[in-house]
Order: sequence, then C-alpha cells, then structure tokens
Amino acid sequence: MDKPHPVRRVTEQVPGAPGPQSPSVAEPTEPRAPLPPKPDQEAPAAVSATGRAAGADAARAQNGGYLTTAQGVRLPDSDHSLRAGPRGPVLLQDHHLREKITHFDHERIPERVVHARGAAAHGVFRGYGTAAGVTKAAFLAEGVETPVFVRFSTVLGSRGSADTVRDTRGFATKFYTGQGVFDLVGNNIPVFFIQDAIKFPDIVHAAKPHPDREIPQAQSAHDTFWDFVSLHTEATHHTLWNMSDRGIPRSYRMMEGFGIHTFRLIDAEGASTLVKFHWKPKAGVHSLVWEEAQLIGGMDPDFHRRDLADAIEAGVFPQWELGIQTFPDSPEQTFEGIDLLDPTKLVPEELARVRPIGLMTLNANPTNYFAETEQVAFHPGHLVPGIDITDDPLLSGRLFSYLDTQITRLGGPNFAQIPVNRTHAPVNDMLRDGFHQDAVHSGVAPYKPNSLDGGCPFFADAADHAFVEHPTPIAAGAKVREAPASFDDHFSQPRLFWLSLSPVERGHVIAAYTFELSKVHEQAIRERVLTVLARIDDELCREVATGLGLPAPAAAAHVDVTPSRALSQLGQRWPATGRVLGIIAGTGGDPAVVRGVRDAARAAGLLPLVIGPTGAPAADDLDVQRTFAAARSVEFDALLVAHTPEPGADDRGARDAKSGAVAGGQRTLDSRVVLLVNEAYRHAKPIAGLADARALWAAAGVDPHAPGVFTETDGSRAVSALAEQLGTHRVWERFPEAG
Ligand code: HDE
Repeated sequence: MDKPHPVRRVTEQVPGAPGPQSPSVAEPTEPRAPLPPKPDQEAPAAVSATGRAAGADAARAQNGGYLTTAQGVRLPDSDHSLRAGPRGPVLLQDHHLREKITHFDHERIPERVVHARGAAAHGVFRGYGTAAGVTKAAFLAEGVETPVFVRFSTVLGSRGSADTVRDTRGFATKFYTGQGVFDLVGNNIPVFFIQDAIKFPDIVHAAKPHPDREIPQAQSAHDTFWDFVSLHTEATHHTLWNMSDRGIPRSYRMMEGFGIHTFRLIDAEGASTLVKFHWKPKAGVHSLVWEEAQLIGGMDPDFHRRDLADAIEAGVFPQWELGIQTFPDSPEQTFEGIDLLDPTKLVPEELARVRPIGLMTLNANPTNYFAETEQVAFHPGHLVPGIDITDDPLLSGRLFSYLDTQITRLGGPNFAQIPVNRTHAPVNDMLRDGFHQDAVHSGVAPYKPNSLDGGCPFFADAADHAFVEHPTPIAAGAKVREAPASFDDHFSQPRLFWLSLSPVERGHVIAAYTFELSKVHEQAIRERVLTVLARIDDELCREVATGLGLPAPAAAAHVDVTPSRALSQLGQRWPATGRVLGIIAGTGGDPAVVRGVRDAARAAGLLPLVIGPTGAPAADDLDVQRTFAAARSVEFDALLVAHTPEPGADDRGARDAKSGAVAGGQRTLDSRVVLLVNEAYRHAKPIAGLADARALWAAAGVDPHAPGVFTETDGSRAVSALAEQLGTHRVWERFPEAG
C-alpha cells in the first residue's frame, strides 16, 4: 500500500496552496513573465502618492522575466560572489553582492510597540443609509461602496508570537472614502484598561514580558501585570473581559469590534449626536476553550491568521455589520447615569439599541504581508466630515500617539504615501520633502497665501466637504491633573458583566483567573487580586481563592446592577457557514463516501478538510489535506468519521508519541484518531460517525447517546446534523455547568 504516487495536478484548490499554479518538479529555466497573484489576493488600489488614479498594474513590484539589480540591469548569476579565483578571496568590487547583502541587512523595521502581531484583509463596506439622519458622512449614505483594509491583532506579543494567547484583539479598519481616509481603530472588547492616555505606558510596561528575562511572551499570566491591575483598579473591568471567553476568540471572523470611545456624528445642519461604534460579526461571537488555545499555540501558532486567509481563499467571505448606539449630546455627556467619556464603561444594548448602518465584507487577501499588513498606519485622528471626536481623555492621547509612532516605525513623515495608506481622494497638502518622499510635487509655492502657483490650493468650506471641527462648548475651569468623580466607579460595570454571563462562561472566568494567578510568584499580589475580585462578586472571589488554596477575603458590599443578556456569547443561533469540518478517511474505505460528505459539507457552506493516514489522495479526485500524524482536533469545529481507521504505519510511539496518548484496546484503531475524537468530544464539539463508529466511540470515551454525537448511515444527514449543531458553536449541554 506504500507504493509511490505519481506527481499530478491538484484537482481542487485547497485553501493555503502557496501559488496560483502547481509547480513542476524540475526547476523552470525558460525566462517568462512573473506569475500573476493568486485569485484571492488584492493589492492596494492603484493610486499615486497624491491620490491620483494610476495604471491598474502600477502597484505590482516584479516586472520582466529576468533577474536584475535594483537598477534594472540583467544579471547572469546570483549564486556566487565575485572572487579572485574559485578558492580566492571575495572582491570588494562585487557591487551586486554589496547591493544584495546591504538591502537584506535593512529588511526589518521596528515592530509596533503594541499590536505587533496582526493579520489583514481587503474588503468593501456598503452603507445602509440608516445613519443619514445623524451624519453627513458620505460613505454612510445608502448603497455607497467604500474599499476597506482591516487589520486584526493581538496586543501584547511580538510580531512572531502565537495567535491564540489570552489577550485583547485589535480590530482596525481603514475606509478609503471619497472624502479622505477614515480609520476606526478599535478592539474586540468594549472597554479599556485605563481612563487617561497618560497611563498607557504604565499598563503596557506592566503587561509586556519582565524586563530582566524577557518572559513570558504575549501573556498576562505574570507578576508585573497582576501587580499593576490590582493596584490600579480602573483596569478591573477590562481585565475581567480578558479573563472571559473574549480573551481567546475562535477566529478573527467571529469577534465583535468596538470603537470604545464615544464619538460624535455631525449631520448636514451641524447638529451633533454622541455615538459608540460596534462591529457585529455575521458568524456570531465565538471562542476557544483554554485547552484548545494552549494546544493551538504549539500546533499552529498562526491559527487566526491562517483561518482568516483560508476562509477568504475558499470564498466564505467574513462579514460584519457596523452599528451605532446613539445618545443625545447633552452638556453632561452621560446616558442613564453612565459617563460617556469614561472608556472603562459600556452602555448595555438593552438601554441603547445597536442600530445597523452598513455591511463590511472582507473578500481578498493581501498580496504582500510587509507592504500591506506591516506598513499600514492607522490613526484615530483620520476622520472625515460627519464624524468627530469627544473629550474622552484616552482618545485625546491616542490622537497624538498614532501619528508620532509612525515616524520611528515607518522611517519618517511620508508614511501616508505608502501604497496601502494612500487615500483615494485628491491630495494637495503643502507638506514637502522628508525621508521616502514618493510624490514629485510641481509648482514653486507650497505656502499660503501665494500668487505664484495661481493661489492654489484653495480652502474649502463645509459646503465643499471640508472637515470643520464641531464647535463643542468648553466648560470653564482651572488647569488640573485630576479626573471627574464619576471615573472613580471601578466596580459596578465589572459586576454587571459578571452577572450577565451564563454559568459555563462564569466557569471559564474562574478558571482563567485561577490559571493566571497560579503563575504569579508573589502571594501578596495574589491576595490583593482576591480583594479586587471580592468587590466584583463573592462567588467569583471564593472560587478563585479555593483554586489558589488561599482564604477568601471578607465579602464586600456590591452595587445593584441589571445584567445585560447581550453581553453573553451563549443563547443565540448562528449560521454554520465557514466552520471547519474534519472528515476522517481510513484506508480501505469507499472513497465515494468521503467524496459524498465532502460535497455535502461544501454545499452547506462548511470548510471540509479530509484527514487520511498518509498524504496519499483517497482517490484520484479526492485529496487528503491532513494526515493522522499532523492533524489535531483543535483545528476543527466538528468531526465526521467516514471510515473507522485501522492503525496507520506510523501509529507507533517512536514515530509519533501521540500514539501512546490513549490507553485501552485501541490496537484495532489508529490511536491518533482516537485522540482526535476524544479531544473533540471533551471540547464539546459535534461529532458524527458513518461506518460502525461504536468501537471508536468506546475507545475515545464518547457516550454515543450524549447530545451532539450522531451515528448515521447517510452522509448528507450527518452533515446536516453537524451544521445544525454548529449553530450554537459548541454542544454546551456537554459541560455540566451549562445546565
Ligand atoms: Fe492603540 N496604539 N493606543 N489602542 N491601538 C497602537 O499605533 C495607543 C488604544 C489599537 O493594526 C500604536 O500604529 C495609546 C485603545 C489598535 O496597526 C500606538 C493608547 C484602543 C492598534 C498606540 C492606546 C487601541 C493600536 C502602535 C492610550 C481601542 C493596532 C503602533 C491612549 C479603541 C493598529 C501603531 C494596527 C496601535 C497607542 C489605546 C487600539 C503606539 C497611547 C483604547 C487596534 O500608537
């Protein structure tokens, strides 16, 4: 059965194939034009550094079939340096060697101070027109389509860190509107750690790895983080969200996004409405369980990045509705007693409905990671007419920081001219020169007033779509370094969030605090965190104290709050579109069965991946995407056992230590598959078996009568059952707390 397979063309495009064409085994030698990008990829729009439409292909870097120097001179060889004889010294006059190595030496730029690790996609936003009553922003008008570029990120880790760490996620959107660029630079959590920008270096220094050993990477489970957040209790609300399932999203596609701060929308008459922005994913808000997050950190540190790119490549385009909560712009800037300028507070949706105002579809992957995802520069101060800021002190600091950080990161003041940052609106800015100037400015008078350039450029007024700041009244007062008294309430909203969670979600929060604090060395810090938890909820505090083996502090007084159902991730149904189904195919089974379930899964909008004993195709038109040795349950949302597989040739401890993971009489079954099923079952994922699955269920500890376990004879029925069950993400009833 181990006979070699002939090389063949890929019969189906499986997401993740690296090139647009299958390569030949032998190295190609005939000069030819560069291959086109893959069909799922898109480059930044072809506009000049000043927003002028350019030739469609202008942004493509490679040109011509021959290797050249940076000056376009063709080269005969790039494999050997110029030497004084084959064994002699390398010559300094080798200008090609020097150009190649010098450029290589300078390939890196500083990573972002925060949000260094990210993944991005191109897409389009379509306005519903429902915001027309409150804003004159042209891109929000009905039917207007605006290109967007979205970058998702973790906050704490370095550029090469793992995707599934417990952390807040960034959700930054660049709208290339006809009236200039608008950036909505938000997170997947609706509140922030701090109320004033001046504390940002403190929280980030505390959360980053310890400065002496530079560990741990991309994690909050260490002394300095918990030291800070337990002393600086305005961080309590955000920390609680981090410890909830929101800190470990299943996918970027399944996260909400929040602008956090209160913004202003300005209508055509100049009237102002206060708003909070929300992104609502069409696929629902779903999370990993902690064990999955940890396993994936090792198995596939690029999990979220891959998931986003694969979904787009497979044509299951992620979508979000943009929504707004609106509040009257009153002098107090409060709503139902909630201070709208305090970024540690949210407004429950039950008090202010989120009104959908447009739909975003991500439909293309970037062509080049560095050019686009790394060099994109967001800035909350990139605003367009109709959208303005408030005096949230956190937002004020951000308005300075995002411009400033690019000067170091992108090497000077001209980062707006990098293709991904270019506006699609005409630019005539009188900014000149500087490092990396890409525009060739004509004229002699980059100043105003002038007559030498005919007076150009001219000022616009509001009627010509100028951005005119809203004339917000400023209350008279003295210069002080202090916050309003309402900012002192650090505990009512954490309690609101805690009480809004379902029992199983609360269980996850308790486990997360217990895990993180068990990694804290100093007992004083653990005890201090418990006193903070006591102010949120007695049960939370008691359970975490028990897990840590510490006495719970005395119960604290709590304010009365009304839970918000909208804050829980459970209790709704969502489309299963784009969820990943693992199909287990053994040797000797009928490939037609596997083909049948794969096709049924595709028809149901799922992303099926076939798992086989080796990489050999299960049939001529049936490729295997994962082997028993390489597959792990954590990359699948559901499993379908098409054949119950016998042990593969490498199902032996010395070849694959997972082979020993499951005890018992599994020698008639491949033990990696037993582990796969066991994990999926424990993680409350739906599983189905077609052939006689009883032996596998027994070996994997699966109760065949448990909810979400399907033993079927018909492949399509099994797929429908799984897809239906995926509507709730997991089979929550399998967790006893869920009851
Ligand atoms: Fe950021 N933040 N931030 N932040 N932030 C950056 O900008 C900063 C804050 C957010 O994918 C940096 O270009 C300060 C809140 C996202 O490129 C930097 C403060 C929210 C991204 C910076 C905050 C965010 C950043 C790092 C306190 C949610 C990634 C590199 C006042 C509403 C954007 C860069 C991307 C990135 C500063 C607080 C979201 C250093 C000073 C609140 C999504 O400028």
